[in-house]
Parts: sequence; C-alpha cells; structure tokens
Amino acid sequence: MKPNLLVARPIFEEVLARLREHFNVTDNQADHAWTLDEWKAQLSQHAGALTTGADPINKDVLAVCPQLKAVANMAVGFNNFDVPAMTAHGVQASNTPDVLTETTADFGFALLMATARRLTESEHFLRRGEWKQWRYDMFAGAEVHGSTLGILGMGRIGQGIAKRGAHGFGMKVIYHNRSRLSAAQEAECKARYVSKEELLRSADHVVLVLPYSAESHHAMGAAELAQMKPTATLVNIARGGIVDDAALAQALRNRTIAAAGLDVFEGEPKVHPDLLTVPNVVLTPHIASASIATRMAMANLAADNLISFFTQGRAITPLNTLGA
Ligand code: 8YV
Repeated sequence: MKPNLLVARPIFEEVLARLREHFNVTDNQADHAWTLDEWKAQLSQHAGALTTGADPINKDVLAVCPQLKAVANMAVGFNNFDVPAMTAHGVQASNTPDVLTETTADFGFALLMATARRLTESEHFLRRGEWKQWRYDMFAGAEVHGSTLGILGMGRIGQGIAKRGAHGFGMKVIYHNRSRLSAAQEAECKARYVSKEELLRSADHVVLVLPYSAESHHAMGAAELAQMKPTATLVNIARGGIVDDAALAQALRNRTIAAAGLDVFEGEPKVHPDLLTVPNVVLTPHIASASIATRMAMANLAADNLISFFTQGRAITPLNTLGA
C-alpha cells in the first residue's frame, strides 16, 4: 500500500507525477489557502508532506498527526519547522539546501543593485509620465563597484554574494557570522571578518542572509539601523522578522539610511503599510529563489527526500536524526 502524502501548495505537474508513483497524493494545485484548522485536519490523514516555508509543523500540529513520518520543506530555510518537536514525534524533517544557492545569490545582487541605483523608484517616475528632461542628479544613487559590501550571515548564499561583489564588482567585502569562515573560504570570498558593529558602521551596502530564529528576531531594529551610514543601503533576502519593518520604514522616511531592498517581510504576504508609501525601497514578493530551473530543482529535491525516506529509510538532506 502506498503511503498517503499531502502536497501543501501547487508544484510542477512533473514532480507530482513522480510522487504519484510512490504515494497516494493529495495535492493542493487549486492553491486554496488552508486555515490552520484545515491544515491540521488535512495533515492528520497523511504519513508524509511536502511543505513550503509558510506551512507550520510545530507541537500543536504534530499533536494531531500521529501518522506523520516525514515532512520535506521545499525551502532551505526551515523556521516553519520545530525540528526538536519533530524529532520527539519521530518525524523526519528535510529541506532543500545547495540547489538554490547561486540563484538566490544572483537575486540578492540584483536587489542590491536595484536598491543602490534606484531602479524601481525611477521606473515608477517614468511610468507616471513625469520624465520631462534630463537632470544631473535625477535618481543619482549610491556607487556599487568599489564600495564596501557588508554581509550579515555568511552561509552558502552569503558566500555567493561575497564572491559576486569581490570578483565581479571589485567591492571590499566584510562579513559577520556566528562562526568565522576558514582562511581558505575567506580568501575565496575575499572577505574580512568584523564585528556586527563595525559592519554596520562601515558598510555602504548591508545584505542580510542569516537564518531566522529567536536570536535573529529584529537583529536589524532601530538601534542597528541608526548605526548605519546615512548613505548606506540595506537588503533583506533572508526572512521577515529579522528586520523590524516599522523601524526600517521610519529610517527610510527620515533618510537615516539611503534605501532598502526587501524580498521578505514580517507577517508576509502582508507588508507593513509604511513600507508601501516610502519611495526609497524596492519591494519584491519573496522571489529570490524563483528561477524556473531552481524551483524545479527544489521541488525535485523535496520529492527525492520523501521518496528516499519512504523507500530506503533516510532522507537525502535531512535536518534531524531519528532514534533507532
Ligand atoms: C522559498 C526560501 O521560495 O528556500 C527558502 O528558504 O525562502 C525560498 O527559496 C520559500 O521559502 C518557499 O518555500
């Protein structure tokens, strides 16, 4: 008998077809946004699930899902999972690292450039029909090449951004991370380890690529924003909640920093209303990993994690180790 598998959100038909070879699949191609109660009711009938970063697996959910054996997150970030609780319930957790690193780093760089060079603000101006003549200072922004790039969170994606900045744009790269990179990794990224305070004080462009946790909640709040240069920009491609969005909107309005680029938001898909009215922010709807090839690779890796777990007893990229 094939195990029951719940696919929480729409995914590629090809990947669903692969899953159907191994599982009785309940899919959600209609993309009806389940309430928490609907989610729990659905999940309680399944042995496995393929989730996205928005689908919670916590103690409350696990309590009503005694049949659940494995959940594969189609995301590298897994702050929607309570991994210790999953381990305690004997549920295999997995995510999709590596396959999205370069695509996400590309997007981080795109957002940095769009923010520094005021891309969307100037496009909106043009679309409104306000472009009447050339002016020396029209949408003059911050320099990217040769400037100082500060990266907070230096995992795989952070390193990808560092390499693009150092090797492609001649930027001086500084970084802060819980643990320091090896000398070889620092040399490869041409990156210098500094304290968070030094990074905020001296970077022209600050990029956030750290995981969300209780520790990183509001890691960029009013006090941290106040340490940045008034000419500096801030880019968040990590998770909503790392930045205090209300404090950021205020810093942007008061021009205590020059501009920001945000792909993630506190409480997304809702966006803090103040961010929608300040001009000096580039806003995108959590699309950093959204190239077709990468989304396909993520979906396939999540599917492989489930197939491998249910056929061979182990996930390919597990987040926890289950007891014997
Ligand atoms: C996903 C992401 O698009 O991988 C992550 O952690 O944030 C994105 O790539 C999103 O989480 C949907 O699962």
